[in-house]
Amino acid sequence: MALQLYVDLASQPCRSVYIFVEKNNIPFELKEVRLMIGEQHSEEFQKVNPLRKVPAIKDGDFALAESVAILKYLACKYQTPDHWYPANLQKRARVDEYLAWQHTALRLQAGKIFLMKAMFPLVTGGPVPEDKMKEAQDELAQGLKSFQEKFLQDKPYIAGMEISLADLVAIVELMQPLGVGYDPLEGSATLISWRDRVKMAIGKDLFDKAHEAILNTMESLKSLPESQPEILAAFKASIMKYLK
Ligand SMILES: N[C@@H](CCC(=O)N[C@@H](CS)C(=O)NCC(=O)O)C(=O)O
Repeated sequence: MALQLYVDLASQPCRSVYIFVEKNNIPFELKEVRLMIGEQHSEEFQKVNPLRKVPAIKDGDFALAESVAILKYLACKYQTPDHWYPANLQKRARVDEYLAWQHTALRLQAGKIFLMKAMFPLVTGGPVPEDKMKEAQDELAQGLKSFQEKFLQDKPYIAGMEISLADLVAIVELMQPLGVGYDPLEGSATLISWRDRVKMAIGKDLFDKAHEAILNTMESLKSLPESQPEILAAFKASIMKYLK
């Protein structure tokens, strides 16, 4: 049985897994879990991931959650080209270092802007308070400064001369706010060049295909039904966390 990939491409960690399997020609069956209508809470999906989060995979009887764990599992199982997750201990540690850092840095910071811009008006009917938005943008700018100074430095890619899982995860994270009209890299020639380089290494067609859903976020939110009060309430709860 082919690898089963449980994803919603509007989700950043899902897109990194999706791009990785497509790019490496790993055969898979896509099982869509539509977050917008709460399919992560279905009984069927909870058997795959009791945490009720995407992405998740099933490889035969083996079920696995958490995008970083999935990416490393697939790189090792399918022996993808070494640059993705290098065998060299220190190069691998560089990739792991970024993958450990990003959860509480770029992912969180970029996700916060996305959620506020996309969801706040939807759940409250009003614009995001300016001070909260400014605070979120400053946090992301600080994260990007660390990203450039500590991780990317003056190398073409995070682990050196070639693309790795770290670049894949990072670029997908930084695409999230673009879906709501905010480009966090604006004004940074170095980071924009890095983004172009990573995009080329992935392949423009695959990159664009994976980001179609997110770049149409505002459009698809218009169809979020008011008749689904539980979903709206869940969104509201996640927004309110950021506004405290
Ligand atoms: N640390 C996890 C994060 C997974 C995650 O938060 N997924 C979100 C979508 S981006 C989700 O499934 N949310 C559904 C929910 O919270 O109900 C990973 O990297 O896979």
